[in-house]
Amino acid sequence: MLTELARDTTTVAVITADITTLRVDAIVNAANSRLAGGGGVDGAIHRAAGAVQLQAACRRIGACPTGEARITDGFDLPVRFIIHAVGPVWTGGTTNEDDLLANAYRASFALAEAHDLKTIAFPAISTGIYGFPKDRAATIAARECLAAADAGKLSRIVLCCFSGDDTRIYAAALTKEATP
Ligand code: AR6
Repeated sequence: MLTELARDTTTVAVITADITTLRVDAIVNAANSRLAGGGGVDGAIHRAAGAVQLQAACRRIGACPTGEARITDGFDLPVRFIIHAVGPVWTGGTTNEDDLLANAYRASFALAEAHDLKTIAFPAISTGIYGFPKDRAATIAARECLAAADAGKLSRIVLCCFSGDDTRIYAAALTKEATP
């Protein structure tokens, strides 16, 4: 099972870690569309970045529709930026959840490119509180990361899982999607 894959100029890696500890150009937050902070990885990122200053930055931005992303400073985190991506709530697969999740990844990559970033780390967007089936979310994440890797603008893309089980699921999806 692949936990690291080298495409031309870009590496895609699946790791187990607390995303707030990573030293990359940007970490992605699994945010809600009000950018209001919350539980899960969103809560961890707000706490580690400095909740007051990050909340103020999010309030200045306002809302972010599902499938889109917005960028703020990293504040107290060891990253330049936080990209707040809004994944869909899983409602059984009948409300375009697959495309909305793919769009959340694509929007994040578009912001990374616009800010000339080289390294980015994603959590397993939508698979916690939002209830997206993990295998299915991992396949979408792997596909979008491989597409971004092939675009060649980034040097390293990290899928940062919070448990060994999730890491195995995302690594299996990366292996499968990378196999011709
Ligand atoms: N580092 C990496 N991954 C983490 C961390 C961490 N520190 N903490 C949790 N995870 P979730 P969602 C994993 O629920 O499903 C919030 O309230 C977690 O184990 O954080 O997109 C927002 O405000 C899971 O695998 O995000 C929204 O309202 C993954 O991150 C809502 O939750 C995503 O789980 C978003 O729900």
